[in-house]
Amino acid sequence: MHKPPNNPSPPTPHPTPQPKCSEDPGKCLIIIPAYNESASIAQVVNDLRTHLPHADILVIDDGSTDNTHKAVPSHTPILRLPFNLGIGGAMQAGYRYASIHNYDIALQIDGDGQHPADQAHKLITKLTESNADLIIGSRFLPNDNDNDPNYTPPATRAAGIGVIRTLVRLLTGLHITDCTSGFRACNRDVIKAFAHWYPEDYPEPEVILLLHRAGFNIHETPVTMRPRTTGQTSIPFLKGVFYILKVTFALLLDLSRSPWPNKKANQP
Ligand SMILES: Nc1nc2c(ncn2[C@@H]2O[C@H](COP(=O)(O)OP(=O)(O)O)[C@@H](O)[C@H]2O)c(=O)[nH]1
Ligand SMILES: [Mg+2]
Repeated sequence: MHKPPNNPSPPTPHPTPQPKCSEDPGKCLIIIPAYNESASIAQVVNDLRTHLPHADILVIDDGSTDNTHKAVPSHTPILRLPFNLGIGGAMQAGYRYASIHNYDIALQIDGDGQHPADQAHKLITKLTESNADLIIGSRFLPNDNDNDPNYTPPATRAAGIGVIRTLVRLLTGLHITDCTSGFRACNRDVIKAFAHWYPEDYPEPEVILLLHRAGFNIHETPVTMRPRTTGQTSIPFLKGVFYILKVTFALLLDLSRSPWPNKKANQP
């Protein structure tokens, strides 16, 4: 754990102003995975401090080679992984931190600036006001406000997302519109599950299937997203074809795997 001097551990909530989301959402940790995001990470952290001042922030620097950690604003805890673990390992590290420090809610948001901080409260509000264990921010659901600009992925990427959406629907019966969205919020039970085990490579679609099979409730809420303006996506075109094949195979294998105890088994 790299910490700037004078940094308290675990992170303490920022005092004011009050959150924009529902009254007392509980202790909330924002986990930001960042791999070579030196150009965007400062803005992401600062925006989150403005829009979710009650939440704690943890940046997972996933073995970046561009000094991402130096661009993180001061007094922000950073977990600097010794080498690049990939998004799955980076996220599991964040969820372990959340579990150890007893957070009620974890919010996952990209470090590349694609997920606007002013949308984050929607996920937390939906989580606290519904019976969902995991809320996914969807760029494909109609917005509450039609004037909100939304992000339309390039055609090839949209096609890939469509294939995965169909597959998830066939395997779970769930109509999740944005299975690859990494803009998510979850409760304490899911934090515990993710701290124990988390898929490695392209985890977002697998998590939906596995949580559903373990009896957890998954909902979506509409959010706006931006195109990436700095750094590089982990899924360029050719890798995208491989991604779909790999996710398909992983989802089929997941039908025979139960990494987490059924949710009902934990309930009195
Ligand atoms: N490319 C990449 N991103 C990682 C890795 N570990 C963590 N991340 C972060 O995970 C988030 C999602 O990755 P991204 O490439 O933006 O995925 P995309 O939005 O689906 O194109 C970003 O904040 C990355 O910085 C990794 O090993 N590779
Ligand atoms: Mg991204």
